[in-house]
Amino acid sequence: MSAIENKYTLLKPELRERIDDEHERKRSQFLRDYYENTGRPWIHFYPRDKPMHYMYPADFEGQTWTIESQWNHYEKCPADAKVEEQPEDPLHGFNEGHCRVNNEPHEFDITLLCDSPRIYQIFNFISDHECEELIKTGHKTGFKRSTVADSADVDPTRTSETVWVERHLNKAIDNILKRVSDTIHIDDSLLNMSNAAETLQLVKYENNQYYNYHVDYETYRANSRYITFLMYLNDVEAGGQTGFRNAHCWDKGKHHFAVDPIKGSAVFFYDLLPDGNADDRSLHSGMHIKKGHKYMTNLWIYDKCFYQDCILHGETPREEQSEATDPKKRDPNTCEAVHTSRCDKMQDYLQECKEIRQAGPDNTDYGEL
Ligand SMILES: O=C(O)CCC(=O)C(=O)O
Repeated sequence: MSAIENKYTLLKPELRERIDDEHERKRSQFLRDYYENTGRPWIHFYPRDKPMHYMYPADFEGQTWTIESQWNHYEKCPADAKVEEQPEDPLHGFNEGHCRVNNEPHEFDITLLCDSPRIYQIFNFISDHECEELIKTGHKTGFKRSTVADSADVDPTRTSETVWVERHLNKAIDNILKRVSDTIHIDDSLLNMSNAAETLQLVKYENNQYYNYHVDYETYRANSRYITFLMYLNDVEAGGQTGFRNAHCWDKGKHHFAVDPIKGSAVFFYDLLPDGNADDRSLHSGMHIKKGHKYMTNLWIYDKCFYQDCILHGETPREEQSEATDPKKRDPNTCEAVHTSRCDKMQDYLQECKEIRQAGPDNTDYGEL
């Protein structure tokens, strides 16, 4: 048991009760005020701050932003170029068979598709070669039947196959994540496991496969997924859209909104609202593949940081789970140790984020820490 837990249990019962009552009183008051002021129920954990990371505004239909990223597209190096003749990648060192298209930054538009939930789309975000490299790395690492959330069990609500791919396995993947960082204005160092992001997840759907409606945020603690960043790696012959059945885009009432999985495109949406509440309209699904197959990736970024509550769930962190999917075989001691070190890291992380936030662009609307 940790020192903090020890201290808590040693509190006199009446004092502990008073603290709990006071917390409950504040929480109830907050829930009432929130509903009165916004017309929405507060569904997230209480208390929780506004997201500390950048969030794009959602002012009008079709609103666009142009981004320039120095992490431009990788293409396959020309077949006739000997490795030693291939230009060294000025950004990444030795190119490993990936050649940059040119030395210009990659310019692309982000377009707002819906304001509730906030959904944004980017065409030509990744090159054909990068799509192929992702798929190739996924197969090399090994797809397995998908599981849901932190559970290690297969679930009929998700029939696809998935694999976690570490960004350092392939420079093309690392290059893509750096581009993602430029896109969503989150420092690249945070897009690593144990900082703000989970490892990139690749998903493969065959004909008739799907992922039923679900949300990506968690409300049992303040720390939560805040953005879901999807990239589509092939064109699907029919079906396979990402569906949002609770969307209310521009107050047009509730309707089903669906985004086509277009090869090379990216779609991202916020799981949280700018005030820190969870956005229940972000409910989404990977719709049935009616013809063909679909490869895509998920990148989930947390506010404020990513760590798993091993103690709460009695589970081992995901990177250590591969050989120990049976909950009985998991070692809670390893888990607690890793969990604690992640919590320690969180302090540094928060300091780092604060510095990034202070150095951010002047017109950036960051939430309060
Ligand atoms: O396949 C899709 O389009 C959505 C995937 C998804 O929702 C997920 O993996 O969380």
